[in-house]
Amino acid sequence: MASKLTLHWSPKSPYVRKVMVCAHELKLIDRLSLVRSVAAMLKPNPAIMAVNPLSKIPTLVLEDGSALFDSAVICEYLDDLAGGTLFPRTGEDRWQALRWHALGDGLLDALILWRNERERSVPLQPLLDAFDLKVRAALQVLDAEAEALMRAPFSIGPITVACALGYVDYRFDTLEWRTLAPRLANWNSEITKRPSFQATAPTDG
Ligand SMILES: N[C@@H](CCC(=O)N[C@@H](CS)C(=O)NCC(=O)O)C(=O)O
Repeated sequence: MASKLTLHWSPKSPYVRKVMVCAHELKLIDRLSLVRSVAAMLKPNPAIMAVNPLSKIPTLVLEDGSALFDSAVICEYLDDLAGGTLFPRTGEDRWQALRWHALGDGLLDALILWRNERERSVPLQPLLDAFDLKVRAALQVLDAEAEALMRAPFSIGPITVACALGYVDYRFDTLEWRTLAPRLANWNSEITKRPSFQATAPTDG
């Protein structure tokens, strides 16, 4: 029997969701042993830090006790393990996938910092304004690329963009992003019909 891989996991984390979507798509989900782990910026978690000094999730512990992070590395590891095609190897498809991967991750980074700032007792308004501007700009760029997303091979790029949009729905519903990016919304409603997305929608559980 193939060895288990231990994933420091939370149903709320969009970066963890990327890993889970990849694991479902690559038929590796049964190899993962999920450990519910709380990773909060203001409260480093010793159990995660034992294997990842950055105290972040996702963190994947391999059979030999070594750990892989962050989500980009874990997703590529799983793809390699399964001999998958989620990371196109060459040409235009590769660079487009990696660019969307970076844009989706960058959008998530901005959203998470924005949420942290808005929850402070006295948020810094210029910082809130800057996040608002960048997030809307990223959504507009992706909306203009919706047709290219529709045509592109299924890969880590579209996966990450859809996980970022799922996080907007989860934490920023007041943004009403579908009005701002209607073509992206159409694309998103198609890609999220996949069982891998249906099985990993964010929850507070
Ligand atoms: N670049 C990292 C980001 C991971 C990340 O920031 N995860 C959040 C949870 S959604 C976290 O662990 N935060 C705790 C912290 O920043 O201390 C990745 O792609 O895995």
